Amino acid sequence: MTYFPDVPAIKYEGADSKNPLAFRHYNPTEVVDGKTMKDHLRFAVCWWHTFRGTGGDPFGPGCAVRPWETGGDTHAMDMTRIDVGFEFMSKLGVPYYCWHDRDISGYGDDLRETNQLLDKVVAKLKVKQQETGIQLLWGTANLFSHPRFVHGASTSCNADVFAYAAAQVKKALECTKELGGTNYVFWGGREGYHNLYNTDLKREFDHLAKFLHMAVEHRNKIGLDAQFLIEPKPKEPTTHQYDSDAAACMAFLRTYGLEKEFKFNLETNHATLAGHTMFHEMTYAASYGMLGSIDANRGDELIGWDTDQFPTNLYTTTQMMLVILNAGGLGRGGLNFDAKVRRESFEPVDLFHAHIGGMDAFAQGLKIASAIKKDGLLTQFVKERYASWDTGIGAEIESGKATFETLEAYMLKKGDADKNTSGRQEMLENMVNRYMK
Ligand code: XLS
Ligand code: NI
Ligand code: NI
Repeated sequence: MTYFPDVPAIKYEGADSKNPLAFRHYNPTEVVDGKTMKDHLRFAVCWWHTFRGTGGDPFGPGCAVRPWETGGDTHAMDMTRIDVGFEFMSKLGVPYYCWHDRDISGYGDDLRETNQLLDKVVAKLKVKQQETGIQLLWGTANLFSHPRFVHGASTSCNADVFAYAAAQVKKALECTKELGGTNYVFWGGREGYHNLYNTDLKREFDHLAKFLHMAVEHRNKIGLDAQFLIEPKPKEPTTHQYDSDAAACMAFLRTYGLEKEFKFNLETNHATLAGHTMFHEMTYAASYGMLGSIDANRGDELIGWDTDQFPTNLYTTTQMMLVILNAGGLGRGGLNFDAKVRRESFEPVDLFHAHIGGMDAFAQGLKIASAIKKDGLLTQFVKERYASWDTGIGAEIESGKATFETLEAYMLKKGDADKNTSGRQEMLENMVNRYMK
């Protein structure tokens, strides 16, 4: 049985290939900067967009053609979709995947039955993982779709909803363990608010922290060897999402003593919604040793919401790979395509085109970033720009020897600061363009 009869296994054919169902840059075994592309990039397919996306939008229902979606018994469909998913990922040659509990398995009549259905799905996923060698990058719980989460999950005004969410995350952690997942993600969902007239902000933050502490406790209790990741996003669905960007999350984690237990899962479209570039968010996270994993996608420059498009912008992928290379790699994280095909791209083969383009954009970005890193011109420029800190008064300040008094004495004697040098932004942008090929 095949679900994609017209699509062969996707092969690397080199930059000159005109075959749209081939990689032009992603060559998994090719070594770049001392490591294979496969090990650098650690691509993952996400279950929710790729296998559950229908193309629905606020103006019309889904119109995606998915011949295997026959309707009827939802659990039977969940089981069939596993075969679809693993055929797709095998043909694409992607080593990892990610899920929410409710994308892989639907609802039973109550929590107990819902969990029993999930157990059956997880058992089949485990067999498929063993058969194909595809691994779980991360699991997470959907704490935002069901009406019970209308006011949030751990930040709900309803304590019972907090308890339900805790039970759901407990189960999702256990399933992640069963499938050998190496990370577990907490994206805020509806943790945030629309209006402060009805919201006790401080109490909600306290509850969110309590929830995460309990999650850490349970992870340790069951011996789940997974890195916990917070995924920042500033708005959507709520106007003010609590985990708005990496800096806000850092402040939150530190305030509540959680900073050693978490890293970040950064998403390109969330960075831009926050008014940042992904380059900024990743550099910030890497600076504090908090770069965990990536949700790879992009927004639309002209649209103000989370469009979750597939990443194709080489400047962005190059900048991202530059941060990753300089940070020494993604560690146990990966590049998860949290991205969906456009509603107009409704055929199954479009799922392949989308992922091939994203994988190639990162592979090319990796090669470009590696060339930039190897030449060292950017690093050298930055080093020289800060040279005044390496000796003299700069070194005194950095080592903590200086005070306002010694600095005043220094400047009174000197009379004025040394002249500034140019930032040379345009020269550097031109220089980066030389590598863009
Ligand atoms: C939504 C988020 C979501 C997380 C997982 O905007 O990106 O898909 O990655 O809950
Ligand atoms: Ni995401
Ligand atoms: Ni998103």
